[in-house]
Amino acid sequence: MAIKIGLVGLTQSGKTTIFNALTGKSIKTGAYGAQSEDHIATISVPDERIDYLTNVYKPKKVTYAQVDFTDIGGQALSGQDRESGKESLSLKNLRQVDALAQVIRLFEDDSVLHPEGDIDTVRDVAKINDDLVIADMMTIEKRLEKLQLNIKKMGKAGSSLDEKEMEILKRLQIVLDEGKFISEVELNADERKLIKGFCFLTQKPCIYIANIGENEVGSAPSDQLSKLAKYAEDHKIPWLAICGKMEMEIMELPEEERADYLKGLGVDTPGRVKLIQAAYKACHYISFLTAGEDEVRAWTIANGDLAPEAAGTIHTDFQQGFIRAEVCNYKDFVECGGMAGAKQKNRVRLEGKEYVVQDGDIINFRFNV
Ligand SMILES: Nc1nc2c(ncn2[C@@H]2O[C@H](COP(=O)(O)OP(=O)(O)OP(=O)(O)O)[C@@H](O)[C@H]2O)c(=O)[nH]1
Ligand SMILES: [Mg+2]
Repeated sequence: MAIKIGLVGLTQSGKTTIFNALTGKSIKTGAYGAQSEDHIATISVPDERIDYLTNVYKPKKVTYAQVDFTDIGGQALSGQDRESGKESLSLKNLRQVDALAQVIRLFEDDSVLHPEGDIDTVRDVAKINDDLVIADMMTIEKRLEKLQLNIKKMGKAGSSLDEKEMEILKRLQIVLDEGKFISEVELNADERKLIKGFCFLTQKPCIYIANIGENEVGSAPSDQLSKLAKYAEDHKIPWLAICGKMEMEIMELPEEERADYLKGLGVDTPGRVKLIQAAYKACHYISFLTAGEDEVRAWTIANGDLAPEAAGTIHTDFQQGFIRAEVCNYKDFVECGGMAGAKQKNRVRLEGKEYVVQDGDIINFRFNV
């Protein structure tokens, strides 16, 4: 399972620049509001635990966790096609992502037009939030029209499921009308299931990416950045600051030079690593690892998943025939100098069906087919 992250933001906020910085692509940037196609690319999640295990096992194959990034044009969300009522391909792509990363412009550059005229981070977040709300409202309106027709057609025998759905959608509509997000509505498991297929944008976890100027890298946060940080913290939204343009240029350097270059600028963690960490946090995902001479690999699962569910991400047979999980956390593995040492020190545990998998667990599943 690859985590999918969608970049959203006002036009010219630097989404495509950041997309390039994240994926190493060199897609053209800067054509004001003219981006008509979406960009989607998958990258391997840098993971030092995988590097370490690769060194130990010298496996035939190494597989990092995968992240998918989607970059749509700023105009696609602010919706010229709201009138037509037809959902654009960009919105459809955006509905498929697990988390939305909002790119907020902080860099000052007179040659790059700001659609709102000046830098104002919290205003820009509010604008994007409104657009997300409107996109979901349109989905609901369309669906309600259809449901009403259905129920009318079927008369008294109208399906109770349709009525149930209508009742939920109306509740959500009221919330959206107040400018609030669907994620703020408390829903039970049945209700969640009923609305899952709509992939509402305002139900997805958010991350803020402050796109700061080159001159702000390594210096104290500007007033606008502090304002955004406070807003994010008040709303419990993970945020990070990166300079998209600089990180895009660094991605153009040979890989072995990048880390030194960043260090020279006072940046210890590249933006893509920070973003991926924030996305795992926002989506409540963790990774567990498998390691052997054939393959060293990272797997993404939901925080709270039990051992059989984790096994199921490898193969359904592993889940169905699950017997036990042999677990050694990565930290113990390193501390004991490897699996043999960990076994000696009793740091390898046999866990059953109820075990909640932890981030960094190295697991060997035992199963019956
Ligand atoms: N100085 C500076 N310029 C930047 C930075 N990030 C982006 N830009 C510039 O801003 C302009 C717009 O960048 P894009 O990445 O195309 O913006 P976008 O959000 O994808 O725009 P749309 O696709 O039209 O919505 C380009 O000229 C970039 O070079 C930055 O961190 N610093
Ligand atoms: Mg773009």
